[in-house]
Amino acid sequence: MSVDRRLATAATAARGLAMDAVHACSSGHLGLPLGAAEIGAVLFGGGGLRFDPKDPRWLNRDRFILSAGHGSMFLYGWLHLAGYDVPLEQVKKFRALHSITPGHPEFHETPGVECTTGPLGQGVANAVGFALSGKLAAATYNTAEHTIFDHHVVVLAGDGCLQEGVAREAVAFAGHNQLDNLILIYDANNVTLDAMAKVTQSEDARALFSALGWDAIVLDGHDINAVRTAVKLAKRNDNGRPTILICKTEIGRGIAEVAGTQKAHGEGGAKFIEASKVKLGLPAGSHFYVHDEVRALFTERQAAQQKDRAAWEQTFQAWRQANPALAAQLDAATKPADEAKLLASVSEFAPDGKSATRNSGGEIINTLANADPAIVTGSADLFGSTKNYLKGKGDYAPSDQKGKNIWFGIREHAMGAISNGLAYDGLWRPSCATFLVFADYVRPSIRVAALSKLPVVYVFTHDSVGVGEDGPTHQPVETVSGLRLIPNLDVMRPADPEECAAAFAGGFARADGPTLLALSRQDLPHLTAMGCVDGAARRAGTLKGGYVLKKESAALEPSSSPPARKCSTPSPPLRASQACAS
Ligand SMILES: Cc1ncc(C[n+]2csc(CCOP(=O)(O)OP(=O)(O)O)c2C)c(N)n1
Repeated sequence: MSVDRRLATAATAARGLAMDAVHACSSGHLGLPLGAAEIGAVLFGGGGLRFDPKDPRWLNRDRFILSAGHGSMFLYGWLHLAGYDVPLEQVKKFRALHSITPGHPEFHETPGVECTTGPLGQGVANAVGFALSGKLAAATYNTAEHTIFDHHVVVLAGDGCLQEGVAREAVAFAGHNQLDNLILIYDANNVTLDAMAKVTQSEDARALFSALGWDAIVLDGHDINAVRTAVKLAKRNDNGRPTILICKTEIGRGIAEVAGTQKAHGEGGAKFIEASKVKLGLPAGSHFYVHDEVRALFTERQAAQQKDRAAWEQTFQAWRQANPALAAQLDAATKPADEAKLLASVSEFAPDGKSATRNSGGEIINTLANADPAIVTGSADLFGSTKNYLKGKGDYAPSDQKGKNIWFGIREHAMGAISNGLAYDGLWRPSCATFLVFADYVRPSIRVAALSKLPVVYVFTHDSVGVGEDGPTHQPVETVSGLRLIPNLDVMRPADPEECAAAFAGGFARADGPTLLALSRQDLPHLTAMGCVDGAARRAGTLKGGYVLKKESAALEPSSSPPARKCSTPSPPLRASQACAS
């Protein structure tokens, strides 16, 4: 049997798994797993992607991101067939509580799932972050003798993802920064959820992406040979242009009654699946059926993958031996940072005087970045104000792919999602910056970072109405309170440089979630000289999240319950213990 015939049989198996899984739980999206089955066959069964299913975090694997997270059965079906630890039992529990096959892909839950997707567009921007991470890693770690990073990032996205602003910002960034290790497979099926896509879009994707600095190829997404050839071509591309493969597909292919329409999305097609499976060539009455031939194909693939992996491992070991310092740097980068060591690298600040925490923050992040080469940072065109620029560490650009300052442009939402991509990849400790008031422009990505336990540090300055003359559009009022509501986001608002040092070190050392630093534009008094506990105690207290800044100096009077406050009368002076509890 020809390779293409075998891949077509694998596509049929994947379609069958998706139909049965969606039918079994009476929910979920069928359209994408059916419409993109040939694309999945090429990527997972035809060598389109390089990966080792037995080691899903292999450093030099191709990263695959399903940005259209609603089509999660696409991913689970192919991960199962490809030999990841996603057993059929789990596929049968699609969307069930505590299964490893949740409704939308979730990072940490399923081997082979690179990131949490579901909010459309995020995955595209995450993929741009992965691509940036790959470029930085190749420039930092590869040597003339040894190439240890030369992987690609492949993202599958539909009309919905590409309509989202976050993706638009990110693809412009990718084109500008010449991330030619990035391949976007556009499942161009002309359908969204409510209607045909023409109701909401009319742009020429090829012209649009070409104008943004991408190579764009239009092809039939059901033609296995065409998809394979296009992926190969895109992978060979080192011309500085990322590639979009605009794959014309039919949503829901395999269920004739709904294919090509928005009815293919969900349960609509479920009542036709038994007859449809038989038409596709699956045995009548079978469920979750995978033909032996398909199993054999993936057994062969795994053997080839093991060979690839072993060859890389040899190079990797030779590289380690030849470059012990670089190897130690990579080992350290892929583990959580040592908080105490990071903090110790920041000398004590003057006990008196005053400074804005954005300024001390700028000094601190520079010191930390000298101590830890995994730290990278960026700003949405506000380095001059946010002060997080890393001096002497270069600006990331096609001509300096080691540069650790990322110029995101005025693209806050993508800045958040690209930083998430860097954090998912696990090779860097990303941070990014803007004015605190614009946290609302980053918030959807912050929420996903918190949910996915991603260590990202947000350096958000101009933290109060103290911004002054810029007026109410620039004055955060409810912003910090709103951010504190996001579960698993640590929000730190240091009061002076010692607290600032601990907040930064704690943020960069945190392994299980993001940290937001709200920093002042205006000067604040250094607290050590103000009768408060010393700097070391304040650093330690900040890392705990709260501490006694200054002990009361007199015994508490027994009858000292404070008088009830009335808004119309001035507040009584605060007692020392009330004023200084932080
Ligand atoms: C930010 C966001 N808005 C809305 C949704 C709800 N939603 C899920 S799928 C979908 C339509 C997606 O259309 P498309 O990307 O073309 O996918 P396809 O129809 O090809 O499956 C929508 C609106 C979402 N998941 N995320």
